[in-house]
Amino acid sequence: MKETIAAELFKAERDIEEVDKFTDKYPQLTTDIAYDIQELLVKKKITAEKTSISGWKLGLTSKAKQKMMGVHEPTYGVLLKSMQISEDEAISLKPFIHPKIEPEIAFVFDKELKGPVSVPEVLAATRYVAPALEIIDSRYRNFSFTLTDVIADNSSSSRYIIGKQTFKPELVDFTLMGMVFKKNGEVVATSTAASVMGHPARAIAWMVNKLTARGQSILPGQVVLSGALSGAMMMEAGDEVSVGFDGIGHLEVTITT
Ligand code: OOG
Ligand code: MG
Repeated sequence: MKETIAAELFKAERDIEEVDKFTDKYPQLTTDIAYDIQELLVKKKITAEKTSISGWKLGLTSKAKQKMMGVHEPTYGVLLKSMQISEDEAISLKPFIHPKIEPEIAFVFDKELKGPVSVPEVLAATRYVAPALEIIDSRYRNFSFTLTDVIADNSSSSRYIIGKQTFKPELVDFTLMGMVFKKNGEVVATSTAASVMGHPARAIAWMVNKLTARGQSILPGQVVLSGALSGAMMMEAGDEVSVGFDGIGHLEVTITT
């Protein structure tokens, strides 16, 4: 069953076609089984795209995202090198099913992190932070899923963009850091870093504990997106999307056909 679900999710992304969520057919899916499926799916993508793991992403770490998706627990997923887009490249909508874009903070690590870890330990292991944008694209029909479905689908991971300017974490006040998310110059959402479980490093500490339970860890050089600070937004060709943060600058991308 795990292999079948992983294969269907892999095919859905490759063929740009939605599938029905699997809990309709397999209501007994647990989060542990869902993370096993996620691992199988990521292995398939690594082989097909001749790529490797670049890091991790958290999902559903803010109330705004939990409300939007009707899922009230955080999740994590794997980021691959093939998912990274440079800030200077226009982003084509062609490879996606029903993409959305959301504001994120990227953490890049210097040291391995294994659980249990505290917020100060996460920050001490961080080489730098930078503004980021994530493109999520659920493989499920109408972007509709339960917790276990979304975990199996690698937490809707699709692409990510990280700002070139980087910042030492000790120079940043995450508890008061404001965020402004804009489309074509208009503000679509405002938030603060504290919307992510009180502190984005707390979300990362949560994930490290989960990873450790599965025999995994954050490795030196890996990137982590700590989870969207506001709801995600649909895009159209021609849109300019930007995110700005207090203290760590801003990042802007252009969407194209
Ligand atoms: C799940 C992924 C959520 C975030 O930052 O909250 C996520 C989804 O909403 O499709 O990446
Ligand atoms: Mg996200």
